[in-house]
Amino acid sequence: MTGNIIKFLREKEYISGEALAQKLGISRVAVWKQIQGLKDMGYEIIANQNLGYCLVSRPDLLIPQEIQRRLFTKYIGKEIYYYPEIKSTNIMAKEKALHREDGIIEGTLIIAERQSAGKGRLGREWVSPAGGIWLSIILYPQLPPSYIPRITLMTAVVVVKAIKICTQIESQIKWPNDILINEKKVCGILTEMSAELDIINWVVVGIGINVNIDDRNFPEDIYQNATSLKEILGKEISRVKMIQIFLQEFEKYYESLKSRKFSSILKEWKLYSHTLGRKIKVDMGERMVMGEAININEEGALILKKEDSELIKIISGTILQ
Ligand code: BT5
Repeated sequence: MTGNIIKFLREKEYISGEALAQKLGISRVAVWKQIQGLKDMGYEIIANQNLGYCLVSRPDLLIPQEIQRRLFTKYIGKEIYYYPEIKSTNIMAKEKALHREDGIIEGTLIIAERQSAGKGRLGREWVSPAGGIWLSIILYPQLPPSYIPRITLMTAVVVVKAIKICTQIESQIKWPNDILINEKKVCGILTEMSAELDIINWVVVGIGINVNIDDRNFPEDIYQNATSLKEILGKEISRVKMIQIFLQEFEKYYESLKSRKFSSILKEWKLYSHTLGRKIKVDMGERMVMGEAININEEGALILKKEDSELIKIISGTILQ
């Protein structure tokens, strides 16, 4: 309903309460209530006694109708669950992903303005104040579980592209899931899944991008290593536009991945790599390894060359330096 009223307000400069009531099939009082609701959400609407209502400005909120209005995708983002605040979009997405038979479709998004318990990998925290893009995408790919690292790599490429298209800023990928600008983290990706031996039941790809955030809003412990697009550009950008571009690119790349065309994605990943060619230390959970990052293979694994020239294949880990 709110989506429809916004649509009609957009069509003309002014529209009377009566015309809105007729179009929506509701009373004028109900229209007035809806307008108040929109104002509470941050829409600036003026009411002229003779001419009716006029939409002056929209809030920079990630309201589904705003995202879907010019979203040119086939299925990514066709269903959106939106929350002003939520613990974690990944947690919510995982709960929903279980209910495919109840109508949850591939490409469903969970979006929040803020997360009170945003998740990083391995139980780490993801700081998620207002102004960022915190979203999760539910996927049901018919791919083997070994494709999961490739989905993360693909998502990183898509984030780099979306940042470039929206801001002209070049960013880099730190294997496996960090996007950096000037050596500082601007985005993190958290891919979670449920799988059986050879099939994936569901995948949730969580993306956190620091967009319109002042870096003084970051807690001290991450302040040194985090940045935001606003900090770099010196101005805010439209998060709605950024999400639209991200989702459109995501669908394109995901389609390629589903047709098992990973080579070209990997090639692009390597172009944006911050990791390859560096001497690094990787925390693999059960042990640490040091060496030179010499390649990312077709499975999305990092190939490290140790000082004694032994090659190590790392499917998952955290680069410490
Ligand atoms: C990640 O983990 O980078 C994955 C982050 C995924 C966040 C998204 S937001 C939408 C969706 N819903 C969720 O609940 N999560 C996903 P990891 O590689 O473990 O990095 C976590 C580390 O990054 C933390 O330990 C901090 O040091 C740092 N960090 C936390 N918040 C940050 C932020 N906003 N910007 C930059 N760095 C941050």
